[in-house]
Amino acid sequence: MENNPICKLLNIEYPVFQGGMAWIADAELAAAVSNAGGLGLIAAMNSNGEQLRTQIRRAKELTDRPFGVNLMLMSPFISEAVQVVCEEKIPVVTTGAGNPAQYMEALQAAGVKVICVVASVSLAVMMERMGAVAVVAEGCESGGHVGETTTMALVPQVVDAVSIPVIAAGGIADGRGMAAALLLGAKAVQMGTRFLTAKECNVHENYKAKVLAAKDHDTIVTGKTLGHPVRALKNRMTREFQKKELDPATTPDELEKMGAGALRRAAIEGDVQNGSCMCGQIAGLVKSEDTCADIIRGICADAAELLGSGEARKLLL
Ligand code: TUI
Repeated sequence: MENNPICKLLNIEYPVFQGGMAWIADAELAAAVSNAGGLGLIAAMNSNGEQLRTQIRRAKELTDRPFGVNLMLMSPFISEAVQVVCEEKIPVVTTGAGNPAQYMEALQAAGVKVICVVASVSLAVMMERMGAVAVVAEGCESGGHVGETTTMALVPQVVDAVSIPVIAAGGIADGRGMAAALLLGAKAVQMGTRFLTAKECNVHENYKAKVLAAKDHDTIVTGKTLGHPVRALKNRMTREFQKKELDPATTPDELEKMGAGALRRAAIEGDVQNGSCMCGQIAGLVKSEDTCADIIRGICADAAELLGSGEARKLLL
C-alpha cells in the first residue's frame, strides 16, 4: 500500500504485523504472514543464539519477503539474540517486555530498524529519541505481558506524543478493530490472538481450540505482584496462581517457580489446564481457523470499506 508509511518503510504490502508470541511465533508462522504480505516475526523469546539462528535460516528458506524478529528483553540470552539478528541482517526487530536502550546502538549500526513495543507514552517518547523508526502501542487487552492502559486510551496519546509512525496492538482481530485503530491515528496494526489460530500456526491444537472456544470474559491477568502482569485464558493454572498470589504467605520465588515453563507446557505439550495459555481479550471474537492470507486480506478489505472516503482510508490505498 503505497500511501502507507509503514508499508513503505518495511517494504511490505499490507500494514499488518504478527505479534511475537513466545513458543508460538516460529519460522513457519512468520514466513506465512510475510508471504501473505504482512510482517511476520519470529519470537526470539528465551532462545539462545544458535536456536534463533536456526529459526531465521528456516524462515529465509520459506520466504523471500521481509520478516523480523521479536526480541524479548527479559530473556537471559538477549545479548546473543541481538548479535545473531545483526549477523543475519534481519531488516527489522520489535522489542518487548522492557527498555531496549542498551541494544539500540548495536542494532542501528548493523542496519536493523528498531520498532519498540510500548505500553506507555513515556517509553514511546524515550524510544523515539533513541532512534526507533516506529513504536507499537500495545494496550492491556493484549495477551501475554501487559501494561495498564487500554488500546483506546493509549494509541491516541502515543500518536500525539511522537512523530514516528505508531502501530496499534491489543484487542484487534477484524476490520472493525483495524478501522478504529487507523482512526485513532495508528498507521498499522499488530495482531497476536488472531494469528495464533491461523492455519499455518504450529501451536498445539488444544491451545488453538481453547482460544476458538473462549468468550469475552475468559482471560485474566496474573503476576502483578511479581511486577510482570500476564494475560492468559482462565484455567486451573491461573486459578491456582491467583489463589497463591492473594495469600500473603506465598513468596515471590514460589510464584516464579509456578510460572516457569508454563507457556511451553500449553503451547508445545498441549496441557491447557496446567500450562499458561497467553491470549488477548479479543479471543471471544476469533471463531475460525483461517489462512494468514485470508486473515490479512479480509481485515484490510473490511477496514477499507468501513473507512469510506475519509482521510484514514488513504492508508489502505
Ligand atoms: O512483551 C510483550 N508481551 C509478552 S512478553 C512475554 S514472555 C513473558 N513471560 C512471562 C512473564 C513475562 C514475560 C509474553 N508476552 N508485549 C510488549 C510489552 N512490553 N508489553 C508491556 C511491555 C513493557 C513493560 C514494561 C515495556 C517496557 C516496560 O518497562 C520499561 C522499562 O523502563 O523497564
